[in-house]
Amino acid sequence: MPTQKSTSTYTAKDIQVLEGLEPVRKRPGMFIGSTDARGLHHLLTEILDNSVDEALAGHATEIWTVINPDNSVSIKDNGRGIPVDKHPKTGTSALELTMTKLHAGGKFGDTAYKVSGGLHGVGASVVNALSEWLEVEVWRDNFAWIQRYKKGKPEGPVKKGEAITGTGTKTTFLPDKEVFTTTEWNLKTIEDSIRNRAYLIAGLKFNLTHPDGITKTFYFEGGIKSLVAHINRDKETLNSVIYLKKDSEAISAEVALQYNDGIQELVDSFVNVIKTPDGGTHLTGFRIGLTRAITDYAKKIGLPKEVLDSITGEDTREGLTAAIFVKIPTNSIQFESQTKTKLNNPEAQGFVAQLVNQGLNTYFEENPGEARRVLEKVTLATRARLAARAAKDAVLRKGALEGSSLPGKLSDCSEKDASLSEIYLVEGDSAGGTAKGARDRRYQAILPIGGKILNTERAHLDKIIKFEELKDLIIALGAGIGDSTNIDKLRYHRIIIMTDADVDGSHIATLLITFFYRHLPQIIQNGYLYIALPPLYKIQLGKEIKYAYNDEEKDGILKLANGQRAVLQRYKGLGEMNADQLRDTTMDPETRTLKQVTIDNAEEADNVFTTLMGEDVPQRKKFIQTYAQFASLDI
Ligand code: 0RA
Repeated sequence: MPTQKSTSTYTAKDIQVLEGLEPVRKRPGMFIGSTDARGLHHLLTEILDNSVDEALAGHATEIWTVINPDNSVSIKDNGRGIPVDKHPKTGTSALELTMTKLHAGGKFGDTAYKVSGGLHGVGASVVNALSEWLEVEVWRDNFAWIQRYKKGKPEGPVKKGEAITGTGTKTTFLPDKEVFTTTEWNLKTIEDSIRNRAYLIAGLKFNLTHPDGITKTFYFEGGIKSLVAHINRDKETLNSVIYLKKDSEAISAEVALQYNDGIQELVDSFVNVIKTPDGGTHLTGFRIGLTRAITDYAKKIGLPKEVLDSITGEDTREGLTAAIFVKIPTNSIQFESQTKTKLNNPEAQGFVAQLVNQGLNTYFEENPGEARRVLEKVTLATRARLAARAAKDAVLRKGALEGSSLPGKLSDCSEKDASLSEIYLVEGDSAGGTAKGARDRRYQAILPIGGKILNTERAHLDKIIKFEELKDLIIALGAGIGDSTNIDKLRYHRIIIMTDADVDGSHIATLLITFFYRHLPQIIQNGYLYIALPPLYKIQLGKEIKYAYNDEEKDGILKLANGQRAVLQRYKGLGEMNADQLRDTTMDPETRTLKQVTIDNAEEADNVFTTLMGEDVPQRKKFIQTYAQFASLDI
């Protein structure tokens, strides 16, 4: 129940509790960040997290989310139900206060770890204010109770419904089209938010029903342990998932970790169910604890001195998949910046470091076989790093990687401003020649790429810079590689992969994207990587030539032919086009189609690459055939 002062002196705090919703309608961005798709989806997670809090408090076990065909969303839980009794002084029900007053919700929470109070904790009333209509149903005290609102204003008092058994809360709302620039729900975004929460709160069951009536269930008994196992699901692993947990009055921490035979580090961190993409003190603590436990064990089993002397934190994290989840009472959470993506609570660092250090010491003692495999991997990482440095130093001494002598195969452009320059990475020398004839040499450079390039999915740097084709590419780009990457020195801000539209072509494109993703990720993060989409068909209608980039377009053009004689040619590769055609269809900025390579979700991309580039060849073949045109690949 709301805490209510028995005297009649109101403090500023009490007044704030009773503030209405006008400010929310006036300046929605102040409350939900933005009024675009992101802000829209905050409405849903806000209501969802109120139910998650009820589960965290130990009172709800299941949450149902339904995207209704009329675009409204219903979220229901089997918790205690929002209190409906009347406030003794104002005569307003607690439910109505929650739904119509700013911050009223926080007043009667009794959980220490509230999700909803965390990052965007604005309360259900904000959602109400920004909804065309909203309806709450509460099952409590043996009755159903219901209240409806329009743009945050009650249509009437809370109505008592029929007698029932059981308890819970269901909120249904329709976002206001006048407020949001879009009111279209993104099912994938919603599914991701729900899956994330399901992984973090072991044993809480989520159901999501799509507008077509199909329901998916998300339930993970193992919490973050299941999350780590899921990320590594298609990989060779070195140990079983290690799970560590510790609670104190002020903080609770859980860590799950497992090594795979790759070289990528994938560590997710969370505070009160909110992802912290920029890490912070909990992540730092994790790294400190891990490095300490591994170097201690390395000493104990007597690794060679040259390894012991040079193990770095980074070496201990090659091929590591981990999740760190800390819970801190809402009122003491500190974030480093306004965007709240980096945890700043100093106590989290030592707490997690100690948990990981002690926990791993014990684990290694009890599981010497797994410990040996992990230590072998770390040793390999250390040695490879030393070898890569030696190899790179040798090449650097010759000045090669710095671009002082550009590769002979590169046809450079004359423009020196990187932001105006493009480089086409073209499959094969013959298409490279055509591209040279088709380009605008002022700002378009051409680098032919041989048919076979190294699969860099699991290659260390020392191997990569010995591979001629990739060395040429690194030199042409000018930004270096590995820990000496300097993205400011990149010579082109558009790097365009141009391959044949067939399975071989997409394999080469995939190898190149893998190389960038694993070894020059800044290029993808900055949005510099593109795929050129050459046409699939040339259609000659009388004197006119048209190009089609997919079957649908081809059919459309043929339909419009109106009895004219149409000559259809299917392009099997870039080589079948002459320079003019290649320019018109694929290289002229006025008429070409480029697809930008972006990576929204590192885990998902990681899995795509594992599938594409891993050792499971039949699986890879199937995948490449399915996604040959990158059509629905999330990259
Ligand atoms: C405060 C007190 C009580 C329940 C809730 C909040 C509550 C809020 C929400 C929001 C969504 N689902 C919810 N379920 C419960 C109950 C206090 C009591 O019964 O003693």
